[in-house]
Amino acid sequence: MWDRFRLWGSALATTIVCGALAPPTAADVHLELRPAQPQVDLGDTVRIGLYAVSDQEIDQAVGGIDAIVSWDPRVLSLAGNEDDGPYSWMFSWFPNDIELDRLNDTWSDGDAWYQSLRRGAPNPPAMATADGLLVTTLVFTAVGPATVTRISLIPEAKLFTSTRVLDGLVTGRIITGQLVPGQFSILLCGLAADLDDDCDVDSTDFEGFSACLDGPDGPPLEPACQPADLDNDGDTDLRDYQILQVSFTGR
Ligand SMILES: [Ca+2]
Ligand SMILES: [Ca+2]
Ligand SMILES: [Ca+2]
Repeated sequence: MWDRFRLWGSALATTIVCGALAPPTAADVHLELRPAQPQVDLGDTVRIGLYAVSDQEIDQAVGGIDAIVSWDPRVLSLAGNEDDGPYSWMFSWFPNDIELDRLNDTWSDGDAWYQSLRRGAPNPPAMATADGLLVTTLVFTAVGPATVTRISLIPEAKLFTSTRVLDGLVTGRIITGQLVPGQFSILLCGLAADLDDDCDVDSTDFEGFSACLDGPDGPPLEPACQPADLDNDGDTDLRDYQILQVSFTGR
């Protein structure tokens, strides 16, 4: 009986100690990339919001964020970041990592390491909400056309760098949730073969062209068919068709 009492007492003491030492529960924080627009034109500035999203209704304190960003360098060129969110970070930057994984040596390879860090006490930590806290805005230039291009957050790179969210209240606790990519289109506007002027050369343009196809010895072109004279020599023949074929984007 005494042994059993001691056992209960020991279990109770363990529970109390654990209860006293256990850190407060935390929500996981997803990192999401949200493009400002679903489509942009070639040459445009592309703004991608990096959001920290609490996976519960409660707000979650965030101490810092490491994010390895990956994109297609054939269609996007990273210019940097702008801090237009509501929290004033102590750091919000792409650190020099020449002694680490060297992700920021160049951005022309399509990856970079972004980092933010909260201000120390007595300043409050950043708070991730269920709707999402805008951490920073990644700024790119659209340098190539793409039907759909994706910007991703990758979990880890090489030896030292990983994507993670640090708790703002419990030092060292990692509360990373899901990593959500963003995607959008880059339109190529101004092509001669884009007969309906919607920034693509597709089957609709082909149909419009076919209705005007005549040959080198045809009558003078109707005004409506003049845009189909892609080499601008007064006819719509196979040479014009070849230009349309080369320009075909298929969207
Ligand atoms: Ca890189
Ligand atoms: Ca078109
Ligand atoms: Ca022609």
